[in-house]
Amino acid sequence: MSEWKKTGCVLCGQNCGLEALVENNRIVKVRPDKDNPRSQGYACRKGLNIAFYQHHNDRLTQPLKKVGCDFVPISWEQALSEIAEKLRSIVDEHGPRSLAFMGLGGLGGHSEAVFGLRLLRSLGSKYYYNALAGELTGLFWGYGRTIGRQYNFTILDHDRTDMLLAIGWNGWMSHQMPQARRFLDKMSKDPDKLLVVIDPRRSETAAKADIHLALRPGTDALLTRALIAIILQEGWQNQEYIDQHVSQLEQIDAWFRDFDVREACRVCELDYDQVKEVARLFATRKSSLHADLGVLMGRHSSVTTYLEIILLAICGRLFVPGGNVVPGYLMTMGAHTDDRNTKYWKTVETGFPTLLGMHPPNVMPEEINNDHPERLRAVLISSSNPIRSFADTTAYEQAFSKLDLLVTIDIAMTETAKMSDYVLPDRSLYERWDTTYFQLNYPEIYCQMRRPILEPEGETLEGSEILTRLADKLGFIPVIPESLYAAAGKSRLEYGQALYAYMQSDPKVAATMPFVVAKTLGKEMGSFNLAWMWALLQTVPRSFKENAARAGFKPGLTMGDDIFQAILDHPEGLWIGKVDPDNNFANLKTDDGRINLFIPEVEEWVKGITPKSEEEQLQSDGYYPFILMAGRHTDENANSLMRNPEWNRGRRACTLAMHLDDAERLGIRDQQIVKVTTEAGTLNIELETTADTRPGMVIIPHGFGLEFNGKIFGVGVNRLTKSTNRDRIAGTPLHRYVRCRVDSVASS
Ligand SMILES: Nc1nc2c(c(=O)[nH]1)N[C@H]1C(S)=C(S)[C@@H](COP(=O)(O)OP(=O)(O)OC[C@H]3O[C@@H](n4cnc5c(=O)[nH]c(N)nc54)[C@H](O)[C@@H]3O)O[C@H]1N2
Ligand SMILES: Nc1nc2c(c(=O)[nH]1)N[C@H]1C(S)=C(S)[C@@H](COP(=O)(O)OP(=O)(O)OC[C@H]3O[C@@H](n4cnc5c(=O)[nH]c(N)nc54)[C@H](O)[C@@H]3O)O[C@H]1N2
Ligand code: SF4
Ligand SMILES: [Mo]
Repeated sequence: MSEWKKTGCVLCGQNCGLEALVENNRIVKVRPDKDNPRSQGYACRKGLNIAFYQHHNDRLTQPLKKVGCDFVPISWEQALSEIAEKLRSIVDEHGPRSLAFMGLGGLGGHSEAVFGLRLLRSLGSKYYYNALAGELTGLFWGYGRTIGRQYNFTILDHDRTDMLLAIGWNGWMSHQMPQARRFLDKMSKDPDKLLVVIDPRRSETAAKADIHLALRPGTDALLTRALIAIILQEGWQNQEYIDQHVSQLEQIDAWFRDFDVREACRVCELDYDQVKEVARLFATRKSSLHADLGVLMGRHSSVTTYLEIILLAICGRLFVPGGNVVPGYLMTMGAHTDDRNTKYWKTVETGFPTLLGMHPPNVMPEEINNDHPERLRAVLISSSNPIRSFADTTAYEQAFSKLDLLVTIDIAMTETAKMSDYVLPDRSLYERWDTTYFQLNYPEIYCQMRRPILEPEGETLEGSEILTRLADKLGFIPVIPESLYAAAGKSRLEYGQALYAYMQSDPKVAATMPFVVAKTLGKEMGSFNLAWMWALLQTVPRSFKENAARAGFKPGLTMGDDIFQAILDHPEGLWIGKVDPDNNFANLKTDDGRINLFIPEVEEWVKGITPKSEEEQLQSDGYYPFILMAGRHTDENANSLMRNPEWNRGRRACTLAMHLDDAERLGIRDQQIVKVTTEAGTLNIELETTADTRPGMVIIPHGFGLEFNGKIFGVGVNRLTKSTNRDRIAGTPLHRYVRCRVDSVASS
């Protein structure tokens, strides 16, 4: 028996719609789904290879406990009782700051997050480490300060923009927006649209650009300061917009008035006239800006983002059609946690703030490996592989071996799982109901609640069920009245009324709502994730209801349930809302209702980014003459999600890319094994000479060095990254600027 089933790709945040042919509980064929309203038949080669994510020998099927050096299978009952007991005793003895959760929701499913965070909170801890705090928290910080809410960061109004300034974003390979290749092709070919790419090398995206500014690596802050300076010096700013929507320009104006733009361009290795032309175009067109890891993981990361917000604001490009806009959400990516507010926890040892509710993975090794009485001692992980994914593998290995308790929930026996005391098997994203809650789209709000298309194998449980059972063991779930269980078996309407009555009867119960819903409606539906989607839709704020009404849902008491039913009726995905494109300014939440341009704490930092000081700091280091781009998004990787290397057979998936001229100068050849050394470590890797990079810059992709069937494929680039090479404010890694040396193996 075989059947085509509607699903979606879980290998990047776009979650393109797919159809999978399922035969004997295996995915045997995959094609893009034309019915998906967001991806409309678009998918890349990764999406067509989801079978390699799903079916492989490293899949976990039972709870495991480490005994000596081995793992032994144990029952769920034993695993969860023992973990609960250990958590309780660690927190009782050392306080809640000794506990952290890491991960919770990857690129394909976010439902477990609410359960994990509830559990963490119930144990009294606020330490939540997430991959987003390894890339985006500097950006969240910048938006929080200037427009009032960290979650109201912007994306480009993709359909309406006529000029895109793409900075450090290789969208052709990494996507990061719906139908990226189709969009970039259109931008490139349409004579009325302009694609400007700022990237040190001729990336696949730069190759499509109308204008490519091939800046020197690490000079984005200097260049952005120069772009703002040109606009203000020439008087090209949008004064009408500034008068209406911007405040504090006078406090930052001096940063740009006497700034030597020509000198800055020279240091950035760019042509002054071309930079000036880009500034003019950006100031005068329906422009938008998308910056990605080239900036977010680059030097001066958070301050570069701040400068980009200033650039957008003075040109009047925030919250306007065709510019940068705040998308709509069913649920925001996190809570606004202003770093100046002392109620939010800083990390104990390194002092980094909570940003959008998160802490940076970069500091976890230091937070474990210290003598502070409140140091981290217990870490729970789900949907993340820090030993491979986060900076400084060696530091992570040392730190994890010092923990009193490490628990990993995953679908595969990963490098992190192997270091854990307990390994708990999750159902995969094709074996459970799940969705991603933050699909950055504009103005429509998209949702696809993916159905299980395969029967789960072994004793796996939905991650949210694992976490609910653990919360139950710890005594965090109140005794639920029989009537609520009974109502769950009747109808959603009756259940809703019973749940409301129960919540009213005891205000404390509200805090445990996800667990209560899971144990009652979740049990009835056979999926805790699905029940949570229903519950969330009953409690959405008014703003979301307005968005849903704009997408055609009838206002009224049953609106939440109607949306839920529509979600069930549309396995291919659907639009569940539409933001008001004429009122994007509603997302501006500062006290004075304007974009606040002055962030006093970084004044000296910004003023210090001068051509002279940058030139000094960028000077080539004799011992480490190359700049390593430690991580790259290609057709052959999907973070660390694809363990079975078979899907890349015949491809050179993990090499060190070096410019032909550099290789010739060093006397090394394509395919030769070379040694790469940084302050963090050394590894040997095959050289690939190419025009893909720029002289002086070398590239290793991330997501490799995974062990599969006893063999290690490619190298784990995080052996070469130091966790202390990070942004001063957000602690995010500076993986796009790692100094290194490259030697021929024979000569070293
Ligand atoms: N194929 C594939 N796609 C993916 C993923 C994957 O693993 N594989 N992962 C997804 C995830 S989680 C993410 S976060 C995204 C990331 O998506 P991107 O940010 O687009 O990924 P990168 O490959 O880092 O590309 C950034 C670009 O920045 C350039 N760059 C390097 N140094 C500098 C610099 O100093 N300044 C500037 N301006 N540019 C610089 C690089 O040359 C590169 O072209 O990709 C997503 N999509
Ligand atoms: N040096 C360097 N390092 C990087 C990067 C870089 O550019 N350079 N990029 C960084 C970026 S942008 C990101 S986003 C991070 C991502 O790093 P991580 O947070 O580690 O995320 P992933 O690699 O996507 O997947 C992590 C784990 O999720 C597991 N998993 C898959 N499906 C499920 C499931 O259904 N349930 C559960 N419980 N687990 C599941 C996988 O087996 C895998 O172990 O990596 C970062 N690491
Ligand atoms: S990897 Fe991303 S772009 Fe490619 S098919 Fe999957 S969701 Fe779509
Ligand atoms: Mo990412």
